[in-house]
Order: sequence, then C-alpha cells, then structure tokens
Amino acid sequence: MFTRAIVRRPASNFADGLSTTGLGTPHYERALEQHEAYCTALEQCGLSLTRLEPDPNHPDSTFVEDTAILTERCAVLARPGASSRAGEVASMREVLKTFFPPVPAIQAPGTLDGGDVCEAGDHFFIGISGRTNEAGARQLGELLGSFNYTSSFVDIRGLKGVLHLKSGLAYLGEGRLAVIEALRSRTEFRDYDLVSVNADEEYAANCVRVNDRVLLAAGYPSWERKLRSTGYQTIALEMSEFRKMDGGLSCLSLRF
Ligand code: CIR
Repeated sequence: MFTRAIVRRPASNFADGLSTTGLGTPHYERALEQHEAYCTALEQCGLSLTRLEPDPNHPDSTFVEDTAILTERCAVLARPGASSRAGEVASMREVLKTFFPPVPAIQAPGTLDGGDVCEAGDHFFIGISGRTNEAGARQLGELLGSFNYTSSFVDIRGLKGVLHLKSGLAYLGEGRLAVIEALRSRTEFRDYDLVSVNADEEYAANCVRVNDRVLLAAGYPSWERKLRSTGYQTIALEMSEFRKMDGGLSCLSLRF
C-alpha cells in the first residue's frame, strides 16, 4: 500500500527540458491542467501529496521519479545521467530527510535515473540505459541488497526510442508485468506473468499500479481494455504535454 507521493508542478520553462520525440513544444497551461488531474488521481487512490514548488533552474524537474528510489525499507538518491538534471537531487535530498532515515546516494562514476528502476515486490529490475550506467546499477543493487531486496539488470541500450526501463515495463502487482514487445522475450522476466502492450500503444506501457487502481495514459484504448479485462480498475490521464518531453506517467511522482 502506498500512502504518500511527492510531486512537483512543471515550471514555466518546462519546454526547455530534454526531448527527443519531435512531437512539438508542450503547451504550458495544458501541462499544468494535466499535472493537476494527475495529482487528483493520486489523491483519489488514497495518497497524501507533498507538492514541491516549480524549479525553473531545472526544466525537467517535474519528472521527480528520476531523482530517487523509494521503497518500504529505504530510500536512495539517484544520480541522473543527463548533466542538466544533476542539480535536481539536492532539493530532493532535503525533502526525503523528513520521511526517511539518512538517505544514501549513488556516487560517481555511477549514474542512475529513477525511471530505470522497476520495483516488483522484493525484487528490483534495474535498467542499464543511456542514462544509467553499470556502475550506478551495481551501486543500487548493493544498496538494495543490504535491505534484503534482490535485483537484476536489464540492458536496454539497444532499444531505440526507449529512454528508461520503465518506458517499456511496469509492475502491476501479483507477479504480473506490463511489457512492450521488445522486452517480452527477455529471460529476466521469465518468472512473471507478462501482459503485452500492443506496438501502436507502447507509450502506455508506462502505467502505475497505485493501491487498487492502475493509472494509465489516456488515448490507448486497447491497453486500457486489456487492463480492465485482467481485473484492474483504471484511471486514464491525459499525458500529451509530458509525452512531448519524453515523460511517462510514472515519472511525475515518487510514491511510497
Ligand atoms: C528527460 O529527458 O530526462 C526528461 N525530459 C524526461 C524524463 C522522463 N522520466 C521518466 O520517464 N522516468
């Protein structure tokens, strides 16, 4: 059960963040509305929110998930692989102090984005990507191991258009993973029940199980139908403006 989440409203220069999508400039007012609806959905799932002030020094800072890994037993500060995002960690360190005992951090030369870390019960899949390197993944694996969690690495460097592991993978609970086609045959996931996201709806693979609901991006009807027929109650959220900045639904919050 999650009881809390940390979110940060996009700053007015949100459009200056990193993007590879070629989907155009995000509309700021619309992004604010979408962010607000996202926050309301988390509250509907029973979470109380810590809302951080927008940070114009870091246009990507609304994607709070990349700055830390929060678990039931510990928190770890990430070390984002994009230099423009490195400074986002300092303010998160302060926030986490209120909720967790001393928070260890990934150290150089390691880099790690929270979006590459997929919790699946007591096991963590750690993506090695353009943002998370092997040193960062190894450090996180060791830290998690000291709290009796297991972990394994999933190399996604060869997957075009997949920024983070969780861009193509989500844990739905009950031993079930949502996966994009390119990850389906990976042996790392052989012990899980896999639910595939259709090729034309891959963006929606980045969904989030929050207590008894699954939050997913709006506009992906096959995926929503599949989730519902598997037995989940869904909440579909408009994500168009975040998608333009390579942001998935999970990256807008840190849940714990
Ligand atoms: C970035 O490129 O870092 C941001 N524009 C998007 C980060 C999205 N984060 C995530 O999917 N976990």
